[in-house]
Amino acid sequence: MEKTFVMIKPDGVQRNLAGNVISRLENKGLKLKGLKLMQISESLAKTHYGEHEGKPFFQSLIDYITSGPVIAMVWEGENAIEVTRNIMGETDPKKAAPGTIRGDLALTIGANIVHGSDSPESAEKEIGLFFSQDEIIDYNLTLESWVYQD
Ligand code: IDP
Ligand code: MG
Repeated sequence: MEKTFVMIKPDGVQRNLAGNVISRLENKGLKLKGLKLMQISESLAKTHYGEHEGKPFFQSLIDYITSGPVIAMVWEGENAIEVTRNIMGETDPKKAAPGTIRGDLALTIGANIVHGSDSPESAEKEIGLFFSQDEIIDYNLTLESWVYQD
């Protein structure tokens, strides 16, 4: 089953939106596999956002993501990466559709509440950056047979 890395960014934590974000992923039928509150170091931030190095917003992105604790998570489910990106909405909250996390809860691109991996390659890389193997828990959810009909 596909796994994705999701992070509630410092603005999401400070605005008490963690429960709201987690509820949306739980309600969709995704399974929580790992979770921790953590303060991101400058070097982890730069590695995580390495693809954006050199862009005009890079340093402000690093300052933002290291400005307070984040909640790092691993979620699992069928097409978890695409499904989570759809629940998050577009990067720029003013373009994000109502009903999405960013469309409902954020106003500006510089404070858009949540991160989610954008491909299987980035999910694998990001999960490995933030979690050790023993922090990712395998377990059965009794409601799974109601989420998946096969
Ligand atoms: P994503 O978070 O939807 O995957 P990316 O393009 O990967 O979007 O950008 C990573 C993060 O960098 C965004 O979520 C946002 O926090 C920040 N960011 C992206 N573009 C801009 C910008 O033009 N100005 C300020 N911050 C930006
Ligand atoms: Mg991205």
